[in-house]
Amino acid sequence: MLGEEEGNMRCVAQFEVGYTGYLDHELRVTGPLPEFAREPVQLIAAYRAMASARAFDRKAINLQRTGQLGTFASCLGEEAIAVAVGLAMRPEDVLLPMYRHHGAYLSRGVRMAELLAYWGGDERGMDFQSVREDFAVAVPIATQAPHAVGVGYAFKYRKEPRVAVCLLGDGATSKGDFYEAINAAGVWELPVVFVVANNLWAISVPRTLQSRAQTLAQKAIAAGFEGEQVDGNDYIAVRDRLDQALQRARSGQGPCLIEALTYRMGDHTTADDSRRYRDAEEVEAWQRRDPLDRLRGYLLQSGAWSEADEEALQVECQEAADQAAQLYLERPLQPPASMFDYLYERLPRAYAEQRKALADPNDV
Ligand SMILES: Cc1ncc(C[n+]2csc(CCOP(=O)(O)OP(=O)(O)O)c2C)c(N)n1
Ligand SMILES: [Mg+2]
Repeated sequence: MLGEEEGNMRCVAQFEVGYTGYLDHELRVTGPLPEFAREPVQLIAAYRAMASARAFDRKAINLQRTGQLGTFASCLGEEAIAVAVGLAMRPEDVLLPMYRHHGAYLSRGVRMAELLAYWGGDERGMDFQSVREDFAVAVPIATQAPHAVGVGYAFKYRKEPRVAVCLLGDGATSKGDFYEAINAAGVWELPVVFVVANNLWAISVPRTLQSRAQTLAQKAIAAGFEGEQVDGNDYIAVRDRLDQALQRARSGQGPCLIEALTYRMGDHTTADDSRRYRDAEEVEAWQRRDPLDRLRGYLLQSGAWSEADEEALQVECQEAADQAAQLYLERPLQPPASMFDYLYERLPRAYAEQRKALADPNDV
């Protein structure tokens, strides 16, 4: 393109986008593993957290299907990303998640019952007992990205060695908030790690119609910092690249964007039916790349895990999810009028009337 026919034009900048994967879906290990993955201890902990996140997901969907939970966004297939984020972060870091990656919160100590309360329409569910500075789920797409910049700015300003981790979807990278956030993070060299869970779909819009950019990672390059891709269904790869990005951000070397390639194995939410817009063959192909099967397969193959361990874990996860559901269902309910009480310092008149009508239906 920059040949002689281009007159006097010469190349002034060139960029590369790297891709990392260690363990593929046929359990082939490509290249030497990072330090943490050479012993099974950390991998087993990660696998347990992924299995637990999946059990939570299953429980939440069952509760929704039986009318006991609101609309729910499943994390099925994206557990490696969620758990790697949760486990790579330090407690003092701040997570700014979207609505899908429950395993990130859970791995940071948020309770299942708290998350169920939120998805059941009870705002108290986001008032976590642990990691209290983590942000609430962002349902509006990409609004958490400028928030992450604010958090990162505060850390830098106060000279605190902490990192803001922002989870986004592929669709979110088309939004203005995202571009503004990466631009500001780049220019101010903030300790922010953007993790784009590219699950190939934004509801019914496929990645191919989302952006003509060859990778989503390269968007970071335009903002002046590194963007890279990882196999998002390979826990080892996601964790390894996150560890590096967090370490760099923590030591003042600025932001990073990690595009984790994955697949949304379930419907967009419980309000969606993805059979209407995507092929069963595509879903089946990705089922063979399931991140849990992959890590379990690797652990089984290396003798660090057994079928008996697996059975015990499944029972344990099911019990934890059942117990959380019980706690959620038995929690004291808030009066309906409470939905007005926390939004404004002083309630607008129109709402005051509505509140009164709800609190005391006979007195209107
Ligand atoms: C500002 C805004 N616009 C539109 C929506 C409706 N909406 C909900 S999810 C979604 C798609 C998001 O796709 P992606 O970022 O890829 O995340 P995914 O759901 O695939 O994990 C859209 C457009 C919204 N929640 N917020
Ligand atoms: Mg998506």
